[in-house]
Amino acid sequence: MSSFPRLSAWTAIVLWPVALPASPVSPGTFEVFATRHSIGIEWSVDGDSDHDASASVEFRVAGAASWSPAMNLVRVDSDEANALAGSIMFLQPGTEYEVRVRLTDPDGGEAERTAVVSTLPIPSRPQPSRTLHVVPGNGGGAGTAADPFRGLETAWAQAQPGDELLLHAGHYGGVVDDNARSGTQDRPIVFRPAGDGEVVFSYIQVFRRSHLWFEGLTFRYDGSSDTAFYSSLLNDGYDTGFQPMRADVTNIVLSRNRFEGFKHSIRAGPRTRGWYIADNTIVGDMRLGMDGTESFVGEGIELGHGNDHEVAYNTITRVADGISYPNHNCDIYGNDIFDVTDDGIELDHGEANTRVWQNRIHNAGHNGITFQPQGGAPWYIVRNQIVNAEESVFKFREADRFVAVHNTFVNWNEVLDHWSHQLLRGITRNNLWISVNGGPIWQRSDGGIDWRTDLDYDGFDWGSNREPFDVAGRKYSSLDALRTATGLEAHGIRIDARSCLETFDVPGPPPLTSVPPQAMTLRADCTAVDAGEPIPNLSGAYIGDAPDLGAYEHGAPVPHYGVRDAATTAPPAAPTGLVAE
Ligand SMILES: [Ca+2]
Ligand SMILES: [Ca+2]
Ligand SMILES: [Ca+2]
Ligand SMILES: [Ca+2]
Repeated sequence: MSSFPRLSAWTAIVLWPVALPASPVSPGTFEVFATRHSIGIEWSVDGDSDHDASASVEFRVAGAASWSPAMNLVRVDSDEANALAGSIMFLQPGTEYEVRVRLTDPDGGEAERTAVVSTLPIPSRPQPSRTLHVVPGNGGGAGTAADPFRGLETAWAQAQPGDELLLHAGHYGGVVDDNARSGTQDRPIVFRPAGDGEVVFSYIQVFRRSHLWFEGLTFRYDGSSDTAFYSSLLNDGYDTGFQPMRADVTNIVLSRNRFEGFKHSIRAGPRTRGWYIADNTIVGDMRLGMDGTESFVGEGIELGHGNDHEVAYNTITRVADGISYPNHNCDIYGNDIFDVTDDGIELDHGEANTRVWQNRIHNAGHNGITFQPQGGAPWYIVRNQIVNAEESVFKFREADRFVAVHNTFVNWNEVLDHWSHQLLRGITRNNLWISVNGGPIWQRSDGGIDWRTDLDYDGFDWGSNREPFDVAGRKYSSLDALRTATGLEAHGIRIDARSCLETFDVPGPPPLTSVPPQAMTLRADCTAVDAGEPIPNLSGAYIGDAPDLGAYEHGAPVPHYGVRDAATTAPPAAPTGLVAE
């Protein structure tokens, strides 16, 4: 007889790991936030320990007969929140919408919430109550055409809400808003050229005043300030998530300005809110190929953890980071970011419903989009074209849940290099992942699949690489091998980018090759056409049987990146051909 005691059936039952019943979901605070083109929903919950609660989303223009579906909210459970959260995108500005969200959990609990919410209008320059004329100088003048104010400080100190300051040609030096005035919500103070020649500033520093509209001005670095527009302080705390600005500066419009040679061109801060930064041209002081710590310093548009900002259709180059640090309820779209020495768009610490869509990022010296860390979830990364980031398309230092849909990711060698297991926390659909020179698609993966993992319907080109996929430290040689072992990408396909894309001009590796501007649209016979899964709202009105993979739908208009051609007085063009019905 064995000396080892045998487990009785009873003992086995006691020792066996028993799955606890999952707690039912219980609804908490329901909040809705709007920008001009998006509505963000954040619904906190208790319970649902197994994370299988879901929340469907429908929306319609207020009073419309029928509802349209949007993508379900995303289940989020982290230190930041236990919630379901998500966005409705591609909406019309200045429009009242109804939103209906239904929460349910197989383990019990259900709820419905509705909201009526208006998207913000695109800012339009109001009819001025007074027009004041300004020329360069140091005091005096009456603000008339015959006797203009001399110097912007002089004019600004006497301006009233609703005034338009017409700036005549010349150099105005550096201006600080110490003695300046604010506008009001409906009556901003407008600063724009009179039309008789270039209006040049060394810098304008806004620390105290709000409701201001700067349009058509040139900011040219001349050494008189070692900082830049919106910043007179040195950059201590840079990249540590802390910015020096301490004032509540709200509702600044920066439209069609030009910034040349600054280290930091446009800068907001943690207490700023509601800036509209559109159609600006930013050319910084960095050089393609710059490396080391030097390459990290210098921002095109530093939002500095401000809220409710919109950054659209700017052309940004020769800075370190193109756009940095949105905090909450910010939209970043239509921007053309190229030849930057650090990252294209740095979303670090961004909160739930941070949205980045329809941007083009070429030749980032380090990474395309950074997650270091996410400050909330989900983030939305939709229809961006990111090409030749020297390190990685995404920099995953600490990712949470995100939605990456309809992007074209192209890298010279490895496409995803930074801790690519964090991709497994996201939802990916309908993206193209392309290595130009036969590198791996995902590498450096040391974490595994969990309840958050949802990857499918993506297209890949890894050339002759033998180990294109790395999941949890295991390498896979093909999509078949990947899906057999992991279940991922059940509908993923392999493509050949050179025969599939109408334009695919990537002549060399980063950092010294500047990939020319282009839209990597699909040929009609490319297998990526109609190979996607329709994602309600995010896929938009696709052509053919299904949405295509990548940033462009074959046969649809190609979106515009960077500064738009429209005359300053023309109403802004619709941001996308994918306007929600
Ligand atoms: Ca559950
Ligand atoms: Ca930055
Ligand atoms: Ca950076
Ligand atoms: Ca299609």
